[in-house]
Amino acid sequence: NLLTAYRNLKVDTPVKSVQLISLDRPSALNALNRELMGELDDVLQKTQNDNQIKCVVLTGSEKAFAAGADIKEMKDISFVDAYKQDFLSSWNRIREFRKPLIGAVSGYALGGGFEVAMATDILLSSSSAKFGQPEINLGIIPGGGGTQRLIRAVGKAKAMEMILTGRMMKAQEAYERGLVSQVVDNEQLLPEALKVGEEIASKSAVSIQAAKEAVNAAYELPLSEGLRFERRLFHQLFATKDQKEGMSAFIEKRKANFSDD
Ligand code: CO8
Repeated sequence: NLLTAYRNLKVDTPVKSVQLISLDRPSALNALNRELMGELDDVLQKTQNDNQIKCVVLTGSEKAFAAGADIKEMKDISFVDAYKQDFLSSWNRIREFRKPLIGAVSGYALGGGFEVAMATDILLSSSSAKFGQPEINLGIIPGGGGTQRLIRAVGKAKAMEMILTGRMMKAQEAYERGLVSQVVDNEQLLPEALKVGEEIASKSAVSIQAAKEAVNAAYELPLSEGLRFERRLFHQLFATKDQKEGMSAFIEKRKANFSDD
């Protein structure tokens, strides 16, 4: 049941087929502690298997998307503990979620919060958003992909500047550098993110999943392998009912009625 009571998340379906997950730990600016990340993992797994949901919007509060991993929880951890438990490795599971994940950031997206935002597929931001990797101020470095994903998004010089100085980047700059797809006013953030979600949800679930898989492969594979992977997925889609429906609808000048099959 998706309405499981979570202590650090609110889960809702405000628009048909689009699930809204709101990080809700206001006392710590949505700092990502173990409990919260466990709940996020749980809800994403359930959503993965819920055929009614085709797309997810992940947001925080107006003041903070998330101010990073929970520093109070991390402070006393030892190297051996971190190493033996492979500390925070479970965060990678966000990348295993196969439906489109839209991030909607207002306020602070820092450290692990920024890394979670960068792990979403489409990132929208309100004009108040501030992105940063302040780990250097704590005597550590980013550990959730910050040094790897940020450089791909904004290039080496800017990524180095942010990671070495801890300086934050504002919404407009994040937009100009292609990190976020849109900057909107605070009150427009959720409506706009849900609108994007609704538009995606009107397509075939099979082609949505294939499109996400193919785009993400571009980050992992050399070009020749990426092109081959894309073509294989492209060919496979001709085995779906939705391909026949989509093309028939075009020719018959009507709206496609996808069955996600
Ligand atoms: N962890 C724990 N508590 C936090 C965190 C945090 N990251 N951020 C804020 N809080 C708490 C504060 O301690 C405070 O609690 P209390 O009222 O009990 O003192 C409450 O939230 C409100 O915060 P502030 O009073 O500081 O609010 P301000 O508006 O003054 O400042 C800031 C907002 C600038 C966002 C400030 O809170 C801040 O600098 N926070 C820390 C940001 C940071 O350093 N983040 C990086 C953390 S390290 C990390 O994320 C490593 C990720 C590794 C991921 C690995 C994945 C595999």
